[in-house]
Amino acid sequence: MSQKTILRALAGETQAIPPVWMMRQAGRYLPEYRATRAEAGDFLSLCYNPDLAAEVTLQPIRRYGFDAAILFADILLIPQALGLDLWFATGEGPRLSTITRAHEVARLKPVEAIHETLSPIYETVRILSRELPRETTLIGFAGAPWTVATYMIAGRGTPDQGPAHAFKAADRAAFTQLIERVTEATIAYLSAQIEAGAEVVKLFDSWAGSLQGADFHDFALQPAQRIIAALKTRYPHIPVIAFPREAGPRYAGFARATGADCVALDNSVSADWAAAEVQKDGCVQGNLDPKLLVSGGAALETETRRVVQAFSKGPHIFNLGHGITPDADPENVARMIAAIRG
Ligand code: 1CP
Repeated sequence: MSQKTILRALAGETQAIPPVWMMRQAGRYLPEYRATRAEAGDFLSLCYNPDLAAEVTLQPIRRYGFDAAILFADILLIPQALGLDLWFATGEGPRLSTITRAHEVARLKPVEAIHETLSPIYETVRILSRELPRETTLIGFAGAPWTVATYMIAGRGTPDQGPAHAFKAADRAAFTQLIERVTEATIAYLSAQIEAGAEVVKLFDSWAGSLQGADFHDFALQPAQRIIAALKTRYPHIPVIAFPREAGPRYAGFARATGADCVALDNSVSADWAAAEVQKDGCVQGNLDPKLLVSGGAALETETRRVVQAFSKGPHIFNLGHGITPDADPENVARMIAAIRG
């Protein structure tokens, strides 16, 4: 059995004190992150600079001693590696060239070509696997195909994923081809991260909740299942965390259906419900409302303890229900960790 607490939880062990890390733990709420991003010039230059990307990955580990580090990169690098233009408009978030017709899907670069763009990311992973403390687990990641496709179709983040739903309705065959291309690219990308030293990988399906009925099965569950099956064939010992955000009742059974070792929960589901219906199949992660790290106070400690308590009878990794926001107080993160570790 590994000494690493995260790997033990992912192997199904119940621990008296759950290991902890945070989504977006390297981010704008930290002054040292803002300084390194300024040094890099902009967000994408930071992602593609292995030394600086490793540096920002390590910052929250040094400051807080989290049990896991998550590779610093972004889910939108895959669309760029497949040939779309990607840029970050200051203060507005990501922008991409869009895909709206079948022939544009056919024009994407072949999967083998992605490594040309993504090789600096693998170098970041190699640096981290040398430099992380020996008790810290290194998590690699990618966006899940549906979530990545929503950005490829709309060219930006959208509140309801309307353009992607419209494309799916207008040309389901072309849409399915896009999902398949992203699925194949994701398998290649995560495999390369594992080869470089990632010990766990996580699939972020941030917009899974907007898929209804059979679409949830076809475009959230099935691609995750395919990606996990391919990774497990090549790397049977590498655990996979799936995050079908806002899946609601469909969180139940998701791990069994996809082969994921752990399901990450957003903060819209009840912890007691998830302990009964999701944790029965294995490790769970998440659920604390990230707003509590902005507001702090007694509620932060009470809610942190409530999440720890709710999941205390099974394998659990403490985390937030979504990424920490730039307006969070770094002191509140320390208070949250103190409440977990007692
Ligand atoms: O200004 C900045 O410094 C950029 C902010 C930022 C950061 C810190 C972006 C832009 N991406 C990231 C890093 C990032 N993104 C990580 C690194 C590791 C960590 O968690 O610490 C990860 C795992 C992601 C994943 C990601 N990117 C997701 C999935 C998780 C989620 O938050 O739902 C999504 C949807 C993105 C797209 C993206 N990248 C950045 C922004 C602002 C967005 C959202 C855009 C939108 O929907 O409008």
